[in-house]
Amino acid sequence: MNVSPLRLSIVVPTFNESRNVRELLCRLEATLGATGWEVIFVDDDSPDGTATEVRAIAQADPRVRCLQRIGRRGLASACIEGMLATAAPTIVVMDADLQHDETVLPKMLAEIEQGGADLVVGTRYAAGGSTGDWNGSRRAMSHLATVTSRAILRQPVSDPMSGFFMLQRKVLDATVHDLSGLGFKILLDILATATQPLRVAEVPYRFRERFAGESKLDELVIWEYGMLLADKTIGRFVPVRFLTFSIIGGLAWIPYLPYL
Ligand SMILES: Nc1nc2c(ncn2[C@@H]2O[C@H](COP(=O)(O)OP(=O)(O)O)[C@@H](O)[C@H]2O)c(=O)[nH]1
Ligand SMILES: [Mg+2]
Repeated sequence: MNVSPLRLSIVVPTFNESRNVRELLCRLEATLGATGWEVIFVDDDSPDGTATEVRAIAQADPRVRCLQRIGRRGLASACIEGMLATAAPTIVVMDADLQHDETVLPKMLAEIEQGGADLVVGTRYAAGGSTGDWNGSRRAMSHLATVTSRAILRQPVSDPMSGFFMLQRKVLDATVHDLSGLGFKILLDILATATQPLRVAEVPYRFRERFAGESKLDELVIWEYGMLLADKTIGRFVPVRFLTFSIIGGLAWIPYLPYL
């Protein structure tokens, strides 16, 4: 068989990223060359035709695949399903908008293949890393989330909220059945779910400006982050969805309290 063995699968969740897909692929090609990689775009039926764009490229390049989900939204679940769709021994999750620096991928891969790491975090918060040009409130929000997340982590990681991370497939296999799959923070979910200590390496990078399109980060992210924290703490005893229904149901009584 005259194909190079698959070493790395790049899982890219997308929602309205059609204008970033080609540029990302060019940059992956420039960085990874003949490494034996593939890329899986997991697209939630973007109205801008991201899936069509990916499939157009995939016809000429079998390393490119599209997993289109209909009637679904969710970054974490998209990443999980993308990771499950590959047989590669090593998987990296990265955004489509070029904010994650693809030039550190070989270094991340070396940490796993030569360094023996189970998981490598692309970090904005270690020496050499940076959040780039974030405004003050975005930076403060990210810091607050990083600090609170330590409550559910067994091991220190400088950037547990990173959306840019690489892992050995065995880490996925060991955690996937217990992942919450809620919200935006899939790395935090994996770190909080792992029952065995993981060998974690960190590779700093500078968070770049978005190439094209718009951020999907909105107020809902804070709510979803709270749900993930709840699931990873009290979720063992009470399902969070039940808890949410109970709280909302409880709040619905408030306007009637004066009449009781
Ligand atoms: N499949 C899928 N991808 C998403 C969803 N929300 C965001 N993304 C993708 O996740 C990545 C990060 O989202 P982005 O909006 O850039 O977040 P930000 O960098 O925090 O502003 C991008 O590639 C988005 O297209 C979603 O609901 N489903
Ligand atoms: Mg982004």
